[in-house]
Amino acid sequence: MTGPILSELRQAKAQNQKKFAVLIDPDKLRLNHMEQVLNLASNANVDYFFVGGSLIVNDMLDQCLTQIKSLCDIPLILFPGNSFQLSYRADAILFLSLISGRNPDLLIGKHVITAPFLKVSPLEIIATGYMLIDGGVPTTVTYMSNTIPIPRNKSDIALCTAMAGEMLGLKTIYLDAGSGAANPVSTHMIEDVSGALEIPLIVGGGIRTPEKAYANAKAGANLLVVGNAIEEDPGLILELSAAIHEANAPITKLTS
Ligand code: 1GP
Repeated sequence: MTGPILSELRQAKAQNQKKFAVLIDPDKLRLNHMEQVLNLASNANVDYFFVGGSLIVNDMLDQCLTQIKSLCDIPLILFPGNSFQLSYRADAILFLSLISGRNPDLLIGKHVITAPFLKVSPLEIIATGYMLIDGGVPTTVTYMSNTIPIPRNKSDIALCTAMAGEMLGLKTIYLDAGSGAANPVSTHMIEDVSGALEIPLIVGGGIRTPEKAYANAKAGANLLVVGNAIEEDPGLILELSAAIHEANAPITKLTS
């Protein structure tokens, strides 16, 4: 069964509309800072919150989700760094299979353990092919997953990996240069991968400017994810959201 968030992403892709997700890592965001981020996100028409991190513990996750729910109605999507980061307080979960790596635990092992919990949960489960792309610095997720990211100039490997993920029945593909990446995923790679996919493409990691967010959206990303840059400067939410949604605008021909 397709849930409302995946339906919305599919519709957005079909209509070339772009979506923006703010990543909240409960470990990093102080609670007083959180209110500022939530207010800005509501005002800027942010589409989703991704909530997760590589190391967070469950009680902080629940506390964070409860606080967000009490202050705004932007949908909450779990972006779990490990199989303990599960909570019924979110709306959906990215059920991530790390298809860029060759760690069987992160391809299928953890999924077997969490499947019974998810089967009875109210969460919308979005099967996602998660692909780490080399972002120029060792990131937490690369270390924690014990996998090698795809080299950033190897679009052909990314393309074939994403195609295989789609053929295996995954519902979205997430190209991630990793949180705090020095080099975000290139527009060249986004163009190559998005051009071959019928499922929605999520892109994140190291996006720090509205210009890069806009370029990624134009290159074919359907959902842009930003975390670190917003933790450092929450005011960026307004500019990033405007840039990403600006990429929705139809191209009008100038007549001379
Ligand atoms: C990381 O894609 C997300 O998994 C967001 O990355 O924190 O670098 O924006 P940043």
